[in-house]
Amino acid sequence: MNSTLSPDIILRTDFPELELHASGKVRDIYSVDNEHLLFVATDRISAFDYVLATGIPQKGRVLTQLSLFWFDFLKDIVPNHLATADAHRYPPELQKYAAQLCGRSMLVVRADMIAIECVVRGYLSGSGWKEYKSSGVVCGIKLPAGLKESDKLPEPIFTPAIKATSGHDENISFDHMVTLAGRELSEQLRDLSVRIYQTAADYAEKRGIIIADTKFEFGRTPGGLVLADEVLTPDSSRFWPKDKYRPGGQQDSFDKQYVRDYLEAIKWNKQPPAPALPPEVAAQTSEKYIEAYTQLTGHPLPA
Ligand code: Q0Z
Repeated sequence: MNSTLSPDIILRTDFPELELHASGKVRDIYSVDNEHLLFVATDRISAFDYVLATGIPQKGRVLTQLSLFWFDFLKDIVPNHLATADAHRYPPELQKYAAQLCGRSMLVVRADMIAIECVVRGYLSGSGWKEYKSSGVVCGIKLPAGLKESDKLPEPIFTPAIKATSGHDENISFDHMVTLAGRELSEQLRDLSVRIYQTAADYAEKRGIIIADTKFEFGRTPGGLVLADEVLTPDSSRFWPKDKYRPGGQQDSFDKQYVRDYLEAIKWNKQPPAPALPPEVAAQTSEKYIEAYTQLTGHPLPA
């Protein structure tokens, strides 16, 4: 191995004259023109709510390529915001950044985003499990008694959420969504979200990955309603390795388990600043992201 040739890990992109449109823990969106945005997945990783000091090699490429796979897989069910992910077809003013952008970015159509997170859960985990444990209800949906943590639900449920001022998402009932977005749109988003989840989760399960739950974001464009943001990645979903699935407790994360185990082992107090990861933990985690891509798509990550 040539250790002087370390992979390019991009934590922060550098596009001096582009205006930042929105910035998340691990992704950044830039303004391109009146119709388009540039969606960039960095190699940043978050755990226990904080972005760590260390990037994960290839993570931005894997998440971008996985979203592209799903956009194509789902194209007969739902239109999406992708304009092109071929950096050579980006507008001329972006060409000088091709090296930073290749493989980890998408030119997307500017949409009027619908400010509701469309979450679908096929399994009982996270905030869904917490709500169920204390009330038997998740986002206003009464579930059967006696379910265990991580159990498969009788059928997938739509559990919308809104961004709270805390930065955390707040689960809301479908009725509350109707007061915010109207009945027709709410029913359309609910039915579409469940169909998308069902289609993707059925496929993933045959390939050995349980998609326990996932979050979609939709927007309105001149061409109609589109699926936006990233889709069905390990950052927007819970991926569980099917061969290790044991309901009755928390499941190992497909991608972040080495990171969580390390952070627990060093007894980080989960307050900033978030620590760095040892190179071997970052490398093992990188391999898990690549494995998720390969296992789901059936082919290696494009070079
Ligand atoms: C998505 C978000 C992220 C921070 C804005 N096609 C679109 N048109 C207009 N706006 C958006 C999109 Cl995808 C849009 N977000 C969520 C994504 C970083 C926030 F990468 N914000």
